[in-house]
Amino acid sequence: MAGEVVLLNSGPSPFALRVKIALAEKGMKYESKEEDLSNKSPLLLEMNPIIKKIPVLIHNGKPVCEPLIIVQYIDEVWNDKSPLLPSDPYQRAQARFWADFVDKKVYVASRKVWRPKVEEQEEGKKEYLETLKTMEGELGDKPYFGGENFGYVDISLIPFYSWFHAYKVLDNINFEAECPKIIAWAKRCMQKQTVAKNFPDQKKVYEFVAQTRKKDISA
Ligand code: GS8
Repeated sequence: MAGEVVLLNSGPSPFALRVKIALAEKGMKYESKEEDLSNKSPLLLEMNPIIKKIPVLIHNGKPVCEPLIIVQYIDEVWNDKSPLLPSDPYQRAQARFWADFVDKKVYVASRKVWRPKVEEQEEGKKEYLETLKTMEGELGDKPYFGGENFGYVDISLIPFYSWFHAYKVLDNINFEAECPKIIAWAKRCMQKQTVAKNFPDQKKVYEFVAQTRKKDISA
């Protein structure tokens, strides 16, 4: 029984995108509820009272929070189709390490590019590209991070690709030249329906990034 599945989502959130892709990989239907993060709904505050962030997956009325934990939950509950994590314990541990690296290093550096404080702008760009190059080293010549099949680490990283266009235009970052293997991998991921159909429009992400920066400057 699939039960009722609701996703609390907001705009072009890379974290909510992870959950959307994971649900699509499992062929799950769900209801998506858009949150205004400047005016969080009573439902969000009830379902995620500790962290108060999206995404939240509500399965049969019960919340699961934190994007990577949600993706693991989805993989465990709907385990009859498209495994996202490897079955071997050592390989699972490796996949979790790299997804954690995406959160702790890639995302943290990308935030410095997204909402830069003047003094850390250049440093932020450098750091972001370094983290992507580290991911490139881990990818090596494999088609996906886990090998032949799209999986957990791909899901953790691919949402950040939706912001590359904005950073290219606004910050002159030449991702193609700096990390060609990541670009080739991202294009491979984009050939998958489960990824492409959930990807936000690059122009909308660009507008979102430009607007957030404007607000930060005037704040
Ligand atoms: C990731 C989610 C996140 O940052 C978590 O706690 O779930 N590790 C995190 N969500 C953002 C939107 S996506 O940029 C969010 O909900 N922000 C609201 C806020 O900070 O108040």
